[in-house]
Amino acid sequence: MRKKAVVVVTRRLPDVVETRMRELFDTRLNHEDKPLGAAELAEAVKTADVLVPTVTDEIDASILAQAGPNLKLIANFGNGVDNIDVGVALARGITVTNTPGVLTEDTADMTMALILAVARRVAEGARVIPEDEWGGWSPNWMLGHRITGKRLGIVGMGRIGQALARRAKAFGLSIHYHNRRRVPTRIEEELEATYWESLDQMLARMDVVSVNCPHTPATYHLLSARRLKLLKPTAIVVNTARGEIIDETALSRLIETGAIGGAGLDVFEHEPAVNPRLIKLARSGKVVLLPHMGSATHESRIDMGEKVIVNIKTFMDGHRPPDRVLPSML
Ligand code: 8YV
Repeated sequence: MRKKAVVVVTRRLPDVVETRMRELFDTRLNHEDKPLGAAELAEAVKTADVLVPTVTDEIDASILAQAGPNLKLIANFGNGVDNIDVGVALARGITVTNTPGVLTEDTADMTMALILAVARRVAEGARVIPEDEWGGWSPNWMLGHRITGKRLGIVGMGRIGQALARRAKAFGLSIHYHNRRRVPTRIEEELEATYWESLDQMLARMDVVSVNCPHTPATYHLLSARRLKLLKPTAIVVNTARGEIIDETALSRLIETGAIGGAGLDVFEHEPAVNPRLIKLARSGKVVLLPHMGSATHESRIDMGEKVIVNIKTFMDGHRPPDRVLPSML
């Protein structure tokens, strides 16, 4: 009988996923479910045939330099692969896979939730009654802004951007987008989406801007201080992609001074640390902060695990895994 592949999983996954992985592979779990340190990651890549990391693992060139000869696949539990130096992995003959498609709808839901939360002051309002601060209804109290009829600019019109556009359209927002490539006409027509070749020009005209592109060297601080300054003073910025795509310090400063209306953020530049200025703004109500919950549903996490299993099994059976990360995606 063929020896089972040694699969090192860096975090605890849903029970059904772990059970299936144990049946199929020689699965080594991190029972403590704490992010692995550099030494533990180095040990993992030395012993594994397959590594299953998550967003909390930094698989950089120095970790990959310590990989043993058996490591042939990194099956990321997650869509974004910015935690992995994919270029170095591929150069070492290591295949990298991710989990696209299965977390699209849940992440788009959370993006919509953030848009509504910021515009309609949901997080602020939800604190009032538990903190016993409600003096009763009043005509001018807790007023937010209507989203119907406003303009949403989506930065990155991939799966999640399109799923957000469908939702936002149903809420009566008009859809605008900027993307490396224009999406096919039938999608533009379905979403009634306007394409902006110039990100700068789009930003200047939007009421809500949502970041839905991957974090790559090209998108690091794509929303730079200069670009953020182009936004309208009433604009809301939402990010469920990666913190690094927005210059958080500039965003905080511009919200503090009233140059931007507010923000809803699910991701941060230095997770799990969060810029204290953003925390202060969250207390004042202009900003809503969530702890990286975009795909945090039972369903998404199980489906992500199943994708990881299919990728590993297909690879181990000698075939091309369905969710290979290609250099052109970076
Ligand atoms: C996960 C995500 O929470 O898939 C992604 O890129 O950001 C989230 O769905 C996390 O990355 C899992 O590793």
